[in-house]
Amino acid sequence: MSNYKRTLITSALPYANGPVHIGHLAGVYVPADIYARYLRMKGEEVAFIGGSDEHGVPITIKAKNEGVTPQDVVDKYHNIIKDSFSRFGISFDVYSRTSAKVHHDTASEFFKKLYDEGKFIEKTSEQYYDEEAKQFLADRYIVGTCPKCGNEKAYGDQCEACGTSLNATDLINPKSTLSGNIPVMKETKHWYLPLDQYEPWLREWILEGHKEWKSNVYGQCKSWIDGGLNPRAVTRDLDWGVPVPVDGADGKVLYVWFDAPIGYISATKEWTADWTKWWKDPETRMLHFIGKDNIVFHCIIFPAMLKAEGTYILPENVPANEFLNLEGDKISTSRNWAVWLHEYLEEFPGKEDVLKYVLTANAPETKDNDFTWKDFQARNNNELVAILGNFINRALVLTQKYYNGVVPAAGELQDVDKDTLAQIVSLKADVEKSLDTFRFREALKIAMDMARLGNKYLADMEPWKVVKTDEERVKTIMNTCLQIAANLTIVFAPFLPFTMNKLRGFLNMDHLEWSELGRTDILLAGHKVKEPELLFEKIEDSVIETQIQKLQDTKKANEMAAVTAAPQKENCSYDDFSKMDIRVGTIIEAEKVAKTKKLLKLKIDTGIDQRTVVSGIAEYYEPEQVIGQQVCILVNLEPRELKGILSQGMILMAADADGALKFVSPVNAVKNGSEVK
Ligand code: B3M
Ligand code: ZN
Repeated sequence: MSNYKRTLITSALPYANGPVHIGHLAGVYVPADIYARYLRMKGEEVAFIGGSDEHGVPITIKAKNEGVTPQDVVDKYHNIIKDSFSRFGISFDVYSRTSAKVHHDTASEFFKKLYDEGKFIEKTSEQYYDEEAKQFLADRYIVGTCPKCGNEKAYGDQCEACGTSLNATDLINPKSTLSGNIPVMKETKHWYLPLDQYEPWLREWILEGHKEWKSNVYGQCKSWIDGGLNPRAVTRDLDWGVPVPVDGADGKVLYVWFDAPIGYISATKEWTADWTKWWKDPETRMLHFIGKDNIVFHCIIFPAMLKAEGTYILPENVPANEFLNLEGDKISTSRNWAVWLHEYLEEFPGKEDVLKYVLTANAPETKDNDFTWKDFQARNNNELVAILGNFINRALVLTQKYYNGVVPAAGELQDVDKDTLAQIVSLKADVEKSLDTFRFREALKIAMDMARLGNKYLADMEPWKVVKTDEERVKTIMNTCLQIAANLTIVFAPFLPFTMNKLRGFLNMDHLEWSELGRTDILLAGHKVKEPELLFEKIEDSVIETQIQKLQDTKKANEMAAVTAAPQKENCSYDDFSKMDIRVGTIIEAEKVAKTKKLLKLKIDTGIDQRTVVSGIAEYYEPEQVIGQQVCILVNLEPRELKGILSQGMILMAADADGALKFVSPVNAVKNGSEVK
């Protein structure tokens, strides 16, 4: 569609069960924000919609684990997310949330209309039910043994040990996580959207009508459609969400993926009373910015819902991104493998645009990409500081020096000036083409090429030399530089909004319209510019090392946590246990056993006697360290000879995950000879 009046930009609603990280930013919010700012600068009518997705099972589980209500969980994270987006400068027109009343009402009415018009099918099926907790169990509430790998803690939807996706009924020995009981099968009724009926239409609308969609998006849609679409349940047995608004649906809510996209509509309603023009006027162009895991919901299911409802427009494009990895590993909330936005904002104050720049320069637009701290540093130091910042600074400092900050009038242009200015015009055309097709990475590179052009022009023209011989010529050179600087504030404004705001201040420019880009008379002769400050500062190695260390600590902590305990041994009788005579004793002498690495010869006061024990702890303790240490010792173990020394008993040690040994000893000192039982 080339003729449209306004653009509705939606960005995926992040789940309010954790803060947002760089993966979310790179995939969704940074590109959506760039595009919204670009359109606004062009004077177009834009609505940029965001909000928190506050329903779904993971939120109820988190609440349960933390002993709080789901509302507490979403309140906490909604506020963190909203606040960090705003500090980061994501320019939402509205940032709403799905626990809001307007959303419950909107989602409820939407469902009711489809229900009344017979657009759903009703089906009864058997699902796991916890008789003690008196509720049906979402897949995540069931654990059992994975039929593939034997992991005993597999969830009803997935085994995290081997990655297999499962149905709850696949699990061996299923247990409810609510009560620990074995769940029973019980009948339950749900409503389904018969996606199969929409298949011919979807095929036509997407596969024929939207061949221009990004190949990753088009490809996923094609494989879903070709694979055959089935009816999808749009309700769940759960007590957190939008209640199903029909009789006999107690204890049921709308499925989170049914209500969440309706959240875009509710947010628009919260923002403006005139919301229908955004959602029901065919001259509105709707775009969904999302990550690749959300493609099916935005390209197939939500459009089918809108089509079924009948009065809404459909998305014109869905520029979904692939994933961003972090230092070579998949970003993971549960493993804390992420750079969290709220932490970045604390640790790098004033550097919001640096992160935006790096995430855009590295955006996972066509394939998964990697964020590394070294690359972050290099792009800051070698591009933002060395190219853009350097050019602006030199141009403005020289203007102060030669002309007291007053823009000089250009004289007659030489070919080199004309060429340079002509290149600005052609870069404008290129950058627009990239922005219009959602290729933000490429667009940013072109913007940076404009700064490179300025840098090169300045270096080649050497005004600091010419000034000694030809004052008129220097005026032309400096005028050209200032026009380039003014163009840079425009072309970079969608990408680096805080910095360009600052630069506009230095240039004393009060207007900022995209249409001025490419003009070579933005700053008129006689206009006064201000003293510049540095736009960017170098990031030192130590700062980057701190961040890398932080990630390494996370990795270590994860490795420790991942080592699972050894399986339990076979039962033994109480009699067997009581045969063991374990006492508390104190080590009174210790020495290395010659020609061994592992053994210490200890003399232990057991309260019964003083005896010799040979113990394999020499790799973990020096002899002088252990003297005076209280230990538990099995005193009636049959004596045995080790390296020619008779060892009378064995001291008890705890073996760490990595095999390191630690003493087992009473927390408070007790008398030697005390029994351990
Ligand atoms: N909350 C999933 C996600 O954050 C989901 C998006 C909803 S968009 C309507 O990936
Ligand atoms: Zn498994």
